[in-house]
Amino acid sequence: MRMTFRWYGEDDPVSLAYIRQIPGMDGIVSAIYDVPVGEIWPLEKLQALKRRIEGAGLKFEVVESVPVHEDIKLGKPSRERLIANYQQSVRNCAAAGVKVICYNFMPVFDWTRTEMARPLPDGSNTLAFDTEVVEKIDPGEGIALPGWDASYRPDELKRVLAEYREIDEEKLWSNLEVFLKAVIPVAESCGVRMAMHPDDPPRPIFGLPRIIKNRDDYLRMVRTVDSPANAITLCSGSLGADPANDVEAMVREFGAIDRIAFAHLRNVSVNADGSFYESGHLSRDGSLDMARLVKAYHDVGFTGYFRPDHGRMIWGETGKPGYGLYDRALGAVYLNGLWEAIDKFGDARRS
Ligand SMILES: [Mn+2]
Repeated sequence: MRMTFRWYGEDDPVSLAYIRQIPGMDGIVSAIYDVPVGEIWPLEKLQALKRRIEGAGLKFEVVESVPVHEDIKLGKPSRERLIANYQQSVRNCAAAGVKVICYNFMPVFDWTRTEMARPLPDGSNTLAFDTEVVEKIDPGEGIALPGWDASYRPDELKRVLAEYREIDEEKLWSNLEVFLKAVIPVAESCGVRMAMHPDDPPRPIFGLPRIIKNRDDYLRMVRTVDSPANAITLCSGSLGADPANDVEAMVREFGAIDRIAFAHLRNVSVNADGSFYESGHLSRDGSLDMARLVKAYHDVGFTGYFRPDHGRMIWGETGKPGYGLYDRALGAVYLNGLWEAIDKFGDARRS
């Protein structure tokens, strides 16, 4: 496994110099943040980012994310130009040495939480999602969720939500199919693996369809275009937010056919109604058995990229919720510890 860490560029309060000091840290996961969604990522910008990261002693081989324009998900006529742009962004990423591109196909809303700083009993705080709160929201009235105010003006949100009234799950699947059939061959030919991140949380919200929620969805996705470039970002915390998902079984199934290009490893504490909070990393802190997950990656011979996904805010740190330095660094060290122990002693049977 190759350990990576997400970095939001020069505006990120966490510096590359600090990330470099995390034991076992190998690479940076980043993106071009100042190009509008749908436009081509210029090669010069990617090369400058690569130089900056390599200058700090780290590698830049994973992008998260190249966003997919809503018109592609909606299947509008403009998708032709937008998909051609996406293909060129993939080529440019490849030319800059990128090996994996994480992306998602969630309509309108990327990851959704109802609280950005829920206090935990130990004095830390974390991201949380309350199902009851979300179910009470009428998106037609505007959505007042933390982290969302800046993304859409209320009238824009109304317009895009109205466009999605015509899009059910099958329509969204067919629009994904068009995207995959156009983009995967380009990625394959330039040596890049496209890695689909699951929907977060993995269920429809605000009446919008969601199609990458579980094992069956991923199986359908990988079968749509049979190529090693049509791969998965297996995010344990996102998939684990549905108690019905057996994340370990998914690691084993998709790892065995080498379709996991990127692993997000984090724990989550989930209730029966699908409410959850992002817990401390240890297995005993949340609903996922992290040791079993890492063992599954080890068993399938995973050699790809992984990162400690999110962390709580601890030790008084402030910054981008989920993306502080301290707790993510603890996550990285914990994962490295599990990996080393399994690597050395994993064959030993214990009852
Ligand atoms: Mn993730």
